[in-house]
Amino acid sequence: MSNEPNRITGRLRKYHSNFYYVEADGVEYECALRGLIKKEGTEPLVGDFVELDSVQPQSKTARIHRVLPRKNSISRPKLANVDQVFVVYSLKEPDFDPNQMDRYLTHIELAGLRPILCISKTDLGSTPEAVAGIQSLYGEQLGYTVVFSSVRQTETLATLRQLAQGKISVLAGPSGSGKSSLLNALNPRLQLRVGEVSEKIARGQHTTRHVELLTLFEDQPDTLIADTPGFSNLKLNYVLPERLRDAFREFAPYQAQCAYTDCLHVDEEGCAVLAHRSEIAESRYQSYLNMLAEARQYKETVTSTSQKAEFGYKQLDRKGKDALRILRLKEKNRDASRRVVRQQVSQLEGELPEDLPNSDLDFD
Ligand SMILES: Nc1nc2c(ncn2[C@@H]2O[C@H](COP(=O)(O)OP(=O)(O)O)[C@@H](O)[C@H]2O)c(=O)[nH]1
Ligand SMILES: [Mg+2]
Ligand SMILES: [Zn+2]
Repeated sequence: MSNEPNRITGRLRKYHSNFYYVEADGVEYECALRGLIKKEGTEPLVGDFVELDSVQPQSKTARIHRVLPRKNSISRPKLANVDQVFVVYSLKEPDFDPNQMDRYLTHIELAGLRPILCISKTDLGSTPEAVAGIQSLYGEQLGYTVVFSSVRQTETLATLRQLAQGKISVLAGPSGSGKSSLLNALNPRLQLRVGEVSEKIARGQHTTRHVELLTLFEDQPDTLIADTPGFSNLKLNYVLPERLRDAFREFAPYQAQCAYTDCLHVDEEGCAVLAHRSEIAESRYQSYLNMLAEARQYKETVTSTSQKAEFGYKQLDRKGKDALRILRLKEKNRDASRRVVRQQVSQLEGELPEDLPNSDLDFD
C-alpha cells in the first residue's frame, strides 16, 4: 500500500486498446496512464506492480501514477517480473526434438530466466525408454526440472500446479504442443482456444497481439501465467559466441581448465571440455555447434559493421553497439593481462540495462 492518500498498488494484468487493466485488492480497474510516465521512460509492462491514483471505485477506473521497480523484463511478449518459463514440448504430434528443445532452453538461459521442461501428451503412446531418456538427460545430467503431463490424465497436472504456485510463469514451445490445452486443464474457466488452425488465424497480420496474465487459480492472485503462440524465431543470431557458450551448463565444470579463457570448445588445443566429450550428451553438443554457427555469424556482422565508419555504427541497434564496444575493448587490450580485460568486459556487460539479456526472448 502507498503512503499517499487515495493511492493504491496493484498488478498490471493486461494491456488492450490503450487501456491498462490493473488488479488491486481483488478488483480490476480500467486505467489510463499519467501523461508523463512515457516521457519519463517507464512505460508499464504487463506483470508490473503499479501505483494508482484517481481511483473511482464505482466505475472501477483509475490512473497509473507510477511503475514500481521491476526485477526483470522480456520484450516478446512484453512482460515484467517473470519468474519462470515452462517449455511445453510434446512427446508426439509434434515429435519431441531435442535440438529444438535446446534452442528454447538456451534462449531462456540467456534471458536469465528459469526454464522448466514440460513434456506433454504422454498419453500418445509414450514408451518408458523415451520418458527415461529425457528425464536422464535434462533432469539428472543437466539438473532442470522436468514434468511429464497429459491433459487426458489429470493426475499428471498436480506437479505443474505446484510449480506454478505464487509465480509469474510464461508458456513457450512449438505450436500444437498443447500449451493452451494445459492451461484449460489447469483452469477450465480460462476457455482458451485450442488447435493449430484457430491459432494461425489469431496470428493474422491485422490482429493486435496482446499479452495477458491469466489467473491460474481463482483463489491465488499471485499465481499468474501467460500463454504464447510459440516462438517465431529460434535463431541465436543476437549473441556473441562466448555468451552462447556460457548458456550451456554442462561446460561449466570443465571450462575453467581450458587453456584459453575464450575457448569455444570446438577444436582448440588444451580444451578441457573436449577432453570430457564422452560426459557431454551428443545431442547437446550438436545443438551447441548449430547455434554457435549462428552466433559466429552475428559476431561477423558486428565486426564488419565496425569496420565501416561511424555511419554503420549509427545503424546498429543498442545490442549491436554494446556487443561492438565489448569487441573493441577486447581488441584494444589484446596485450594487457587477460584478467584485467575480462574484468573490464564483465563490467561493461554489467552496465547493460537490466532487460538487455532478456530482450531477445521472442515468444510470438
Ligand atoms: N492426446 C493429447 N492431445 C493433446 C494434449 N494436449 C493437447 N492436445 C491436442 O493437441 C492440439 C494442440 O493443442 P493446443 O493446446 O492448441 O497447443 P498449443 O498450440 O501449444 O496451444 C489440440 O488438438 C489438442 O487437443 C494431450 O495431453 N494429449
Ligand atoms: Mg495455444
Ligand atoms: Zn574449451
